[in-house]
Amino acid sequence: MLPVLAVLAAVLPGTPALAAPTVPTGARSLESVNYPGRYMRQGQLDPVSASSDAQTKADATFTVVNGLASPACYSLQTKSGLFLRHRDFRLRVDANTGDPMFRADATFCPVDGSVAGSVAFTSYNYPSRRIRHRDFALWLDPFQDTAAFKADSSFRVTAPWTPKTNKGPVIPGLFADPHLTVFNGRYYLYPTTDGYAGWSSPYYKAFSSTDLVNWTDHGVILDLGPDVAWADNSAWAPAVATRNGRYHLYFSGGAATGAKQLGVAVADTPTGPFRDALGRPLVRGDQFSGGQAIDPMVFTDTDGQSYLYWGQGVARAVRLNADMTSFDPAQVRVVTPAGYNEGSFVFKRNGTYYLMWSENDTRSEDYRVAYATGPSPLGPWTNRGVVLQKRLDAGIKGTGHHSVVQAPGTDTWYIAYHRFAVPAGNGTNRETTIDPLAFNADGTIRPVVVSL
Ligand code: FUB
Repeated sequence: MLPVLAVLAAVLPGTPALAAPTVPTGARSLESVNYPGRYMRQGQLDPVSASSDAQTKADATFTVVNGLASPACYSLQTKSGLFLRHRDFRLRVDANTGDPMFRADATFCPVDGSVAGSVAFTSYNYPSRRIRHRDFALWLDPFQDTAAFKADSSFRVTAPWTPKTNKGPVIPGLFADPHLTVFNGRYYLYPTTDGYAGWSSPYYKAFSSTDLVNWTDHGVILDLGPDVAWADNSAWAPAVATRNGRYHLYFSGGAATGAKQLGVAVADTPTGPFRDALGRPLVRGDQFSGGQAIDPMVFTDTDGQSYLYWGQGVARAVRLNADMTSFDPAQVRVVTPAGYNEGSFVFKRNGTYYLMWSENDTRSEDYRVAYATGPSPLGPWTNRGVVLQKRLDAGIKGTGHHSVVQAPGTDTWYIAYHRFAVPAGNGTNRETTIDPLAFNADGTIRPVVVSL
């Protein structure tokens, strides 16, 4: 049994004593408090025991993930990649369409359950209703202030009947475009929040880890609507770089009209809170002809000079000024390699610079990563081909928009990237995973061994 309230008070430090309870994300099962031995099983409350068959156990296992409609709440994803949602006030499981109604129907907000250590789930879009069992089916019923209702709507969050066996996704739920980096010896992961039709998510979260396996969720670090005057959607593909003890979050933002634009926000810690540094875009959507102003990335060379790279369709690069929030527009170079679509990433190893990028469309199972090498952060670049691509025998598709990190003090390297969520994902339902990145003796990159 997991102590629901206590566990995540530690994960989300500073949670006030009377705040809504938090639920540990990851693989879990949910047991009725008044019918012990019965668990949420898709849209039912069914008996599950050690002697149940594997399918029953799998059906009674959910991954608790970031709420599809709000990071303050949760969604429950089945082993088959579907989400628990209400429709006609019955609970059932369906594939995420990414539209606002589905995401709201599939988001539930925790409140204290009827007994210590239990939790009840209110509906995100019908907050006066809670998930409860009735005739051993799960319903979304209006709250009643009775002992019977409270018991019928309370669940203990237990260890999962079917434990997670895959390494990935490294953070539960739908996150894409991961920027994996190291600050002060700790790994930080900054992804796009996924699961939204049209990639319209408005906010960024940050995660951190010491071992690339166990991750702390630091919550929302920038929410475009309230935090950025010129953008309120399409919080895509962030990148974070540090200089002089400050942290700079480079981000994409969209508004109701106009092209996507790039911004930069600043904070005193890697996990924010970040505030818009300029109050206007760093790169306007109409500033340069050709391509979209998305997918920013910053590389800082060993001499301390930082470079900004960005672009979909056209890859651009420029030296950043020492303030990290400005550059000379006249110095912007087009560095588009053959095959380039988006997601530039630059790093340096043994004096060689590596420019990497994603090819094809992120909605294609053939989304993949290629690279070039060069003698400087601005090239010239020699194309070296594809190093990361789908692995259909394992059901892995759409592998791309990556980042590369060096384990501190070693020559061990990792590549973080997204793929269609396994199973049942697609180009707007993507998940983040990490694999080793290895080099040949001549410095070329070995094809990434893509693993589940
Ligand atoms: O996540 C939204 C967009 O999809 C990114 O900006 C692209 O790189 C692609 O991954």
